[in-house]
Amino acid sequence: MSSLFPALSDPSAGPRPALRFGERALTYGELAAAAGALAERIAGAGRIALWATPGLETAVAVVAALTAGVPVVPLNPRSGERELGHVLRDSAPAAVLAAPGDRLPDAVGALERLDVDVRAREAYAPAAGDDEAPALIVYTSGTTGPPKGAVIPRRALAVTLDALAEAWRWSGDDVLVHGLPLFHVHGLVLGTLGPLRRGGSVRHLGRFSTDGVARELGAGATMLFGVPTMYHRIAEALPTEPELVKALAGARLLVSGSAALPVHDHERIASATGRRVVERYGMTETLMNTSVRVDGEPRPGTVGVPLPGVELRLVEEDGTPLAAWDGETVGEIQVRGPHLFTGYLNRPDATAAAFTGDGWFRTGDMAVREGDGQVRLVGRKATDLIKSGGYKIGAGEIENALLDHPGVREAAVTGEPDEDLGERIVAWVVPADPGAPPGLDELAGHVSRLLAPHKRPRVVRHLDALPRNDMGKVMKRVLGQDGAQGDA
Ligand code: MCA
Ligand code: AMP
Repeated sequence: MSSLFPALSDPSAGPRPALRFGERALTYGELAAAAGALAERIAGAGRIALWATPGLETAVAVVAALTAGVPVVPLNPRSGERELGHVLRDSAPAAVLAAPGDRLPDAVGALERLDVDVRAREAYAPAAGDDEAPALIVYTSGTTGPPKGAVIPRRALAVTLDALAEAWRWSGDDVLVHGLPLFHVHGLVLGTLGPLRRGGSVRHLGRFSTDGVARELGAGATMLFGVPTMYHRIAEALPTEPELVKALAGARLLVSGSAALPVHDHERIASATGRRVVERYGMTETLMNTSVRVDGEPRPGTVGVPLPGVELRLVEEDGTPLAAWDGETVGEIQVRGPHLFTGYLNRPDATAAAFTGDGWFRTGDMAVREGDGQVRLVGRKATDLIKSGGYKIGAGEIENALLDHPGVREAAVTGEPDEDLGERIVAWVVPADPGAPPGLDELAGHVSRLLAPHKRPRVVRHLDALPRNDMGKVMKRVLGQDGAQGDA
């Protein structure tokens, strides 16, 4: 496969803007030189961690690692001690890349630290890359246990970005704006590597705000990427922010993904700006599977059609493929193609369970096909996976963290609908001492310290006992129904 970033080797692209984070920016020429210098320093390293703050250094570091052919493990800089400990033990990186001045927690500080110098200058010389070799290892939550590292090869990055380019007519003339975190596929692969593969540019907001979106789309940016929570906040702001209305109305493409964008928010944005948000559907393990095409008809509630190269089918519980495209028959989505990851790091058992014998990946997402082939997602197979703010969060992981709190005797975690976050995390807790039940601040702080702030419960409900069936299994579906409301 040829270079992942042709524009970095093209002298004529040198003066063009590549990256901008706040006031700091690099042209293609500067990025090639900085990434070239760092690639030389890390060449031959087995695997390298990246302290993935939303800054210029993170983008330079990941380009450098891809240039050197060194697999990168992006770390959430807000990870708590247990989550970070797990990721570092599991991925065993040789060193950590960080921005100069970033303070690293002890667990990371034990690794050799390499500061990313965005002003360094060396020739850009991509290593002859094996396309099947691991490029990124991205940690993603399951229903139980700690997160698993999805090993994503170079081949999948190239395939998914080119498929999106075709579906969206995404070109080097596009300027993308977003405020997504850089330790997940959405912000890192689509939002950072995507524009660079096209030879276009990205402006990162540092942190999402409707002001930032209005400013950048009003000043030449052509595309916006966001999770539904961001579009919900945009929809809320439109009535009072005329600049935002104008900016969105002038954008070429507004794209939402990572979770379902509610029809109400679709409609509010469309009626205020005349623009329809385009949804695409993907997963850390599969990168992008489907999208509404720029020449297609965006229909709220659907995530479009399979991208070029993606085989997609719906199957019944027993694995029998469904033939019906009737908008009604629900099946699990399975996908196959060159956009898939290669497996979970150190988890051959989980990898084997995720695929069928003939190479179809089981997504766990339930959907129907409309008569015209569009995919409509209707839910997930596992109720123990929660999507909050676009982050996937496993209930089991939070339950284990809660059980480590001395004030908690039993715990169950569920997601309940939330206007802003899509779902909010609810902790159902049987206190060790009914006279002194641990409150929300206490448990949210505890989970944030161990795991990550986005995994913290937003609501705590106290119960005398968890509802269990005859086998002793917690009946989560009963929680939240009348009679199991707890004392909030
Ligand atoms: C709050 N904070 C705390 C605590 N409580 N910190 C420590 N302990 C606590 N108890 C801090 C937070 O860290 C944060 O800090 C601030 O308070 C607000 O936190 P929160 O309320 O959680 O955040 P938010 O403002 O509501 O964030 C909404 C968001 C965010 C911006 C939409 O959820 C987000 O960035 N989502 C994107 C998720 C994403 O990219 N998913 C992609 C994965 P501070 O104020 O300093 O920040 S899915 C994927 O990749 C697939 C392939 C796909 O399809 O896309
Ligand atoms: P993650 O494992 O964090 O990469 O999240 C992947 C999951 O996000 C998928 O399995 C879906 O459940 C969900 N998802 C991604 N995009 C969409 C979308 N456009 N609509 C609904 N759910 C989505």
